[in-house]
Amino acid sequence: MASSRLSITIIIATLAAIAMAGCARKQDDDQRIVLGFSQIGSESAWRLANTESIKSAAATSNIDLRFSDAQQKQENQIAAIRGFIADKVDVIAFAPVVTTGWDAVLLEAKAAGIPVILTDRAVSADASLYAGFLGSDFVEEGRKAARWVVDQFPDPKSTVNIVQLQGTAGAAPAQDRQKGFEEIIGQHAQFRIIRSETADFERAQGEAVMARVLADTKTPAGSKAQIHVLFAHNDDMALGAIKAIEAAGLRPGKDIRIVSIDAVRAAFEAMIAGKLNATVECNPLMGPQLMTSVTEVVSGRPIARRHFVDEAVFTQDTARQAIQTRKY
Ligand code: GYE
Repeated sequence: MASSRLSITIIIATLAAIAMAGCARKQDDDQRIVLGFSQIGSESAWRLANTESIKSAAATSNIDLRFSDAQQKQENQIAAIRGFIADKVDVIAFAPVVTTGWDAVLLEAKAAGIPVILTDRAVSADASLYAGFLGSDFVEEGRKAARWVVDQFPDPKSTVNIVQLQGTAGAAPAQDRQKGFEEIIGQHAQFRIIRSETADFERAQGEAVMARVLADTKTPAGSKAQIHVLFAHNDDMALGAIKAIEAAGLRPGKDIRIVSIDAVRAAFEAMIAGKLNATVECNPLMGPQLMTSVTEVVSGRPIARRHFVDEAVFTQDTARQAIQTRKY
């Protein structure tokens, strides 16, 4: 009798403990920070690495991530942000596809009391409309690419014709990389940027646009112009262009020297194959820093207005060594 009373007591105690544990878990879930993140799309290997970094950092930080892919369209991003506001998420972060056109939706987030963190690309909007920016210094990346080009062609008397493949029109990395590149190139008389065309940061467009450029680039006198250098605003466009250059019977990396930006794995492989000459690093692994910033804004602490990451330049000489530790 005593022993059955004891076992009933144990069962009741166990059930109570399970119920309490359930409650505690529920409370933990309720207290998790909810982060709405609007990603640009999946246009490049850089972007895939960026998405993966954000998703895995949210999981390890126990942050409830609501992730939305805008497929490179601003209207999809605005709709996603409005959805996050309606759902009353704790924080909104997004990588703005272009720099302009965000004021209205940023004001709506502010009116709802939801802090916004910009990642990767900057906007031209009043600084009071967002908590801070986390990403790269794209102007400096453009300068680094230009300095590499300048080092390759030191003779001030032989003209160097450059073709530029630009990223998405109106996007911060396209505008800023062009600005930094032209700033340095403009200081040396032998360089001429003979064509600048957008290929939307995509490999297939890089190939198509480069094929067209190779077919119809003329000198002012009307004869076919020789292209000495290709500067692509990202690796994927350079990798597409390499295919077009080969299809035109030229040797990428030799007949046309190529420098791009991002430093994704495929760029290292192309450098090892001798087809790409150099790539400037743009670091997509911003997930852990973003989760730290998210936690800080939720607890009311200010975050840096601009948080830049360190980046390097890789060439064919350093590619073999550097690819060993590459994560993307
Ligand atoms: O360079 C490109 C991607 O915004 C820095 O976007 C990013 C750029 C990156 O599509 O590959």
